[in-house]
Amino acid sequence: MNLLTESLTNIARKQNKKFIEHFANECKLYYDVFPSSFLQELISCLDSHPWKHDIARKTQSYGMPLLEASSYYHPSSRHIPEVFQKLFSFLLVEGIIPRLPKGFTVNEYLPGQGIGFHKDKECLDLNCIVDISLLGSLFFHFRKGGTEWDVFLPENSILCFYGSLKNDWDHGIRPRKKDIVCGMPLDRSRRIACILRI
Ligand SMILES: O=C(O)CCC(=O)C(=O)O
Ligand SMILES: [Fe+2]
Repeated sequence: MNLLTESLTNIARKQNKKFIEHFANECKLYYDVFPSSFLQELISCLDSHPWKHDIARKTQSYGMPLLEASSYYHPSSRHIPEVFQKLFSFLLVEGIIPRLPKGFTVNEYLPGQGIGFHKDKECLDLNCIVDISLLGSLFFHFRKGGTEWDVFLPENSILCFYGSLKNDWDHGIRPRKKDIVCGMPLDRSRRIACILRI
């Protein structure tokens, strides 16, 4: 396999096959979801809004907080931009989400940045976490006890996880500058992910 000639989506399909089979009832992974013009529209919209810098990675959040007293979710704006309303309608029509989210958060990771292992505590009563990778490809990990699964999320993909994968497994992203994908080094680049909790 050659990372230069094989598409990251094909590589991800091979890399993630066992994970998807193992957690068939607790996750869904969609590849090559949006046309590139729409991805650019989404990213330009986010880059035209202010990013929060209070933690290592930059963040934005929109819409309603999940919990009014949430320490995690202070919306940058209560207003959800038009292009994201369009995104959610698309996800709804495609059957990727069952209902419109009330809000969402956005993470930006530069090479070398990640997020520690955690569970999204404020969403334990909610059905599903929807992780939309707009830009940048990297490994996302699930860990429980001594067991770990490494999922390769290429740009323009969506990982939905629910059930015990959401409630009992920790998830996180290692702060690396490159990942080894199918035995080959792949440099990280800027990643932007939108996280819906619904
Ligand atoms: O950025 C991601 O892909 C995941 C982020 C995450 O787990 C979170 O914000 O709770
Ligand atoms: Fe999370």
